[in-house]
Amino acid sequence: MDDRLMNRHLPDMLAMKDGRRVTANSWPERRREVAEILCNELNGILPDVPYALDWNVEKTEDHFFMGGKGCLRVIRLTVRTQHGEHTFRAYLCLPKAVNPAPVFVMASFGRMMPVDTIPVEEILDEGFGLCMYACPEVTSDDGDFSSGLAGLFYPDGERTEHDGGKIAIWAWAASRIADALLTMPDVDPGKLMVVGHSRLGKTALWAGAMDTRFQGVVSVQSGCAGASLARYSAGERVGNITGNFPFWFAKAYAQYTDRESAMPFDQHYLLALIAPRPLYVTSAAGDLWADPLGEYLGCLAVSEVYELLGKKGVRNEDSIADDCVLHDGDVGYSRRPGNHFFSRMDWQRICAFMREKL
Ligand code: GTR
Repeated sequence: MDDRLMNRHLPDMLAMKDGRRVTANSWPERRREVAEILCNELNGILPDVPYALDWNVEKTEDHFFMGGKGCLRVIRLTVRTQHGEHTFRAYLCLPKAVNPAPVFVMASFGRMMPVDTIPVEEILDEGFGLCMYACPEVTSDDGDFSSGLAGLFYPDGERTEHDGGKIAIWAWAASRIADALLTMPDVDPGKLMVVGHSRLGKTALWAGAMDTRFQGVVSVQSGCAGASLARYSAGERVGNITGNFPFWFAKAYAQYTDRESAMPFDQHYLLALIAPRPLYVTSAAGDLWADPLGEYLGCLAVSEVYELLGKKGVRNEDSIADDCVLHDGDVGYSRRPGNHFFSRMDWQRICAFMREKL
């Protein structure tokens, strides 16, 4: 094992709870154990509330969207449970030149379709579709568990130790969007992906971990509780994130404040739930809070699972330049100069990687 991983004293992902060594054949069994650990200790489990999903296309723009190169569909999704109903929208942008199209599902921060910060035209030109939804429309980014979809899971607005937090709810919404997209003939079901930046990068990883219909998963500067290893992190630590944003996670996660070494997992467990599907992790060199080295080492640590499953891990590099692209494996990694931001350069690299791997 690489010294940098040895020195972090990571828990062994390839040992079953009962001590047996994991093989390719027994990986599905180990995968269930890993998922259970992360459900209990990191993002939490959503209560099993029976629901019905309805969706319809509220608006279609077929002729003029992006100068006629693409089409836009505004989809209204309504979730109904015994506790009430909640509606949120998804904005599907599809390229006309590729049909069926590979599509990225992406949660965004704002309430509107963020065409001002997301290079939609370039993404369509690359031959990809993009389906954005606004996380505040799903449920507010705060401790209010009666807001939006959260209120359907927690009718009294309260949750217990291992109940799912806001990341689990935003990720669940991505899966409901997948339900709708996978009925559309112009969406390629073998090339549905999930992507997100920062807290929504953590969300994308969780969506991909919980829902294997996402064939490719992309984390952009997801950092702590995302792709970055928690043990010996040089950036944000469990205590910082659970102090500021306790509502993103299961309450249980906060018990690891200043006790990362006691965690029965590290973030490579989260990445392992995505194996053997293509996984892409990208960092910004100046985004020290997200710990770019920890993100790369997360990729290196998960590579043993990809290799066990007959895939290729990330390339092992002694040092990572500020501008660096490692696309040879099924776990891809890149780093670009600059700060915490979902840049056009990130999109170019993501598209190049997914085009090659899917
Ligand atoms: C920060 C948080 C990070 C990251 C970021 C974001 O304040 O500490 O983990 O998620 O917010 O989502 O913008």
